[in-house]
Amino acid sequence: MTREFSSVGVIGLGYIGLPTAVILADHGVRTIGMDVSESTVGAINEGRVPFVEPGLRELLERTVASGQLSAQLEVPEADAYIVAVPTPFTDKHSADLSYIEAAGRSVAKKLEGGELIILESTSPPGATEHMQHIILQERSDLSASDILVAHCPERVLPGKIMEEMITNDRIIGGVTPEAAVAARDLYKSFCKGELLVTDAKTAEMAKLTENSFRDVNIAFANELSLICHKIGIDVWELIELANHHPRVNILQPGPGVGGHCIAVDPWFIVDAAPEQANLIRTARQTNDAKPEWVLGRIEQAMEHHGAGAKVVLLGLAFKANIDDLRESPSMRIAEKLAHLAVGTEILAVEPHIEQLPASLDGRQNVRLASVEEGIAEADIVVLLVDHDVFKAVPSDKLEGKTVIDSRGIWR
Ligand code: SAJ
Repeated sequence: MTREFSSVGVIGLGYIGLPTAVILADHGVRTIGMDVSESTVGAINEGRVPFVEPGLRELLERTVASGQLSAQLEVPEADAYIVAVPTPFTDKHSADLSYIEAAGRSVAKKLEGGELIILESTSPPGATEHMQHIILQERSDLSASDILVAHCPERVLPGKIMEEMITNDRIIGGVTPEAAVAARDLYKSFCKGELLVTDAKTAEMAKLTENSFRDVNIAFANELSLICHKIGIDVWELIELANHHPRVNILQPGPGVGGHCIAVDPWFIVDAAPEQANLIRTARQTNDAKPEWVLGRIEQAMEHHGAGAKVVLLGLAFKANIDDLRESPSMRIAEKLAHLAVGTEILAVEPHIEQLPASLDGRQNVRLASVEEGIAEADIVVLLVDHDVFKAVPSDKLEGKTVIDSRGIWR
C-alpha cells in the first residue's frame, strides 16, 4: 500500500528546495516551505521567484495562487519533511554539517511521531544518521523507531531543474528499510524516473561518486590540455578524434571546475577515506590548479604586449548560459588578475549580470563591458565561459589580437 502524505514541509528554499516544493505542490501535495531568509519567504508568498531557473516562475505563481504552496520563517507541522540546506566545506576540506544540524533541531520540535524526514542536501557518508541522532537528542521522548529518516540526494542540472526533477531516476537510502519505502512513496507522487532503494550511507556515497566521476574525467581533459600546450597539439581536435573510438568519451578542458557541487563533493570522499582516495584528490587538485595556469598564460601575453595592454575576460559564470558565479574559476582568474595587474585595464564581460560582484566592483582597474565593446577595446582576449553569445562572435573581430581561448570555442 502506498502511503499518502497530506502535507510536506520543505526546509531550505534554495536552488533545490524551492523547485522541489513547487513540484510537490503542483502534484497535489499541500506544501509548506521554510527558509531563514525573510526576502525569500516574502517573494514566494507573493508568487515571485527569488532566483532564475527556467520554468520555475510559472509553476510558483500557479501553486501559490491555488494555496497549495506557501512559505514561512518557522518550521511547519507536517507529515513529512524534506531538508535541502547547504553543506559547504570547511577550510580543511571537510563538510560543514551545521545547517543540517540546525534543520534537524528545528524539525525535531514539531514531531509527534511517525513522520518521515528526508535529507536531500549533498552529504558525507554518515550525515543522515547523524541528523537522526541530533533529532533524537533534541527529543528524548521519541525513539529511533518513532521516526522514519532517509537520504535522497538531488541530481538535477542547474538550468534543467524543473525537467530533471521529474524525469531523473532517484536513489532513496533509508536509515531503515521502512524509511526507504516511505520516502519512495513520497517521490512517487511526482517522480517519473526509477526509484532505486538502498541504505542511507550508500545513497550519500552514490551522489558524491557521480560528481567525482565527472570531476576525475574533467581533470583528465584538463591534464591533456596542459600536455598538448606543451607539445604543440590542439587538445580539442585530439579529444574529438579520440572520442570516435566506441568506448572513449573524454570530457572538455576548460579554465577549471566551478559550481557548488563538482568542485566540492569529491572532497567529502577524500575526507572520509584520505589514504584510499588518491586519484579523487589528485583530480580535484588538477582542476583547482587550472585557473592559475590560465592566469599564467594571460601574464605571458601581457608581458609580450608591454605596458598599457588592455585585457578582456569573456565570462564570469561557472559554466555556459547561466548567471551563477559560485565557485567560478573565471571569477578566481578575474580577482587574481585584478590584484596582480593593478596598472592594467581589465574589461569583464558577463552578459548574464548587470553589476560586477562585490569582489571586483571596488577595483579601479576592472569594469563591466558589453561583448562588442570589450573585444573592440582589448589587445588580449581571454575566453573563459562558452556562453552562446561568445560563440557567435565573428572571427574578424578577433583579428590582430592575442586570443587565449580556454574552452576551445573559436578553433
Ligand atoms: N566542465 C568542464 N568540462 C566539461 C564539463 C563541465 O570544464 O566537459 C565544468 C563546467 O564548466 C563547470 C563544472 O565543470 O565549471 C561543473 O559543471 P557541470 O555542468 O558538469 O555540473 P553542475 O555543477 O552544473 O551539476 C552537477 C551535475 N552532476 C553530474 O553531471 C554528475 C548535476 O547532475 C548535479 O545535480 C549537480 O552537479 C549537483 O547538484 O550535485
